[in-house]
Amino acid sequence: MELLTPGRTALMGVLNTTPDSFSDGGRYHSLEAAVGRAREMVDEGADLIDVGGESTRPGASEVSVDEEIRRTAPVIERIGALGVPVSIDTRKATVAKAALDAGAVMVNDVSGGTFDPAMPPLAADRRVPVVLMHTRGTPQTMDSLASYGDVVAEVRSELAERVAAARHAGVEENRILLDPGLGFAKTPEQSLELLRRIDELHQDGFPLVVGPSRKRFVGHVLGTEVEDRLEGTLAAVAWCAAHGVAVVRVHDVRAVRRVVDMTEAIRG
Ligand code: HH2
Repeated sequence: MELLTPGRTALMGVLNTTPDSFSDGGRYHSLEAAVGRAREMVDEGADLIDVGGESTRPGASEVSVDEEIRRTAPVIERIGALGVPVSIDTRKATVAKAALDAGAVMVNDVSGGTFDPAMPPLAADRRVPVVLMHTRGTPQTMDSLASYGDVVAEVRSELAERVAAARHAGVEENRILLDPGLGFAKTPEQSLELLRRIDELHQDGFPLVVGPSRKRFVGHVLGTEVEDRLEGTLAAVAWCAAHGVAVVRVHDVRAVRRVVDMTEAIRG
């Protein structure tokens, strides 16, 4: 996949153009603020920018397609000039299509293609890489669906179903990335276990994306609120980089860049 360098961890900077995301909601809601933050993240060392217009935190309510496009497409069009690859973080094919038309080159679907059946055929048709993330239910129901026998085995087999559906829709195998979905239908302990056993998720050969940034499992371990989870996020990032994760999705790009570069220098 051209977006990735084998053996290196790419840094995906989060750009939420939402009023209500769990850690940065409202900060980049205006076009100018969003473009400014994208520029800043590129200067800080982001390899990719992930633009999202709908919060998927537990309990978040759904945004209309028109509103999600209004929040994302103009930003993507403007940040095209920065020369950094952009992904669209959406569960909806119509939103993804508008984003791809505006210049995005990758789709990041937190529903793994289950929310909108038109998503896998769109990714196939446009021949773009697609992140299939593991979750269960919707942001409204996912917290109640976090019951597993062996969380790693079940996430693996449910992701294998997502891969089969995407392949069936025509998505080429080398355009698929997988994400265990930390915090999505996972308790903090389950998110920690997925990280601890991340090597087992590599066995299927797909590049892994992991999004630990400022999440609840960090607060659970350190007893800190969302604005005070930087160090915990960095520890998770170092772990991911040391274990061959292909992409980390993060808010704090400057600090994460240094941690990834240092971890890779040690790893050699
Ligand atoms: N996490 C969030 C959103 N999108 N995409 C992938 N691939 N992996 C993740 O772990 C992931 C994701 C949630 O974080 P954030 O965007 O900061 O919050 P919100 O959903 O409230 O906008």
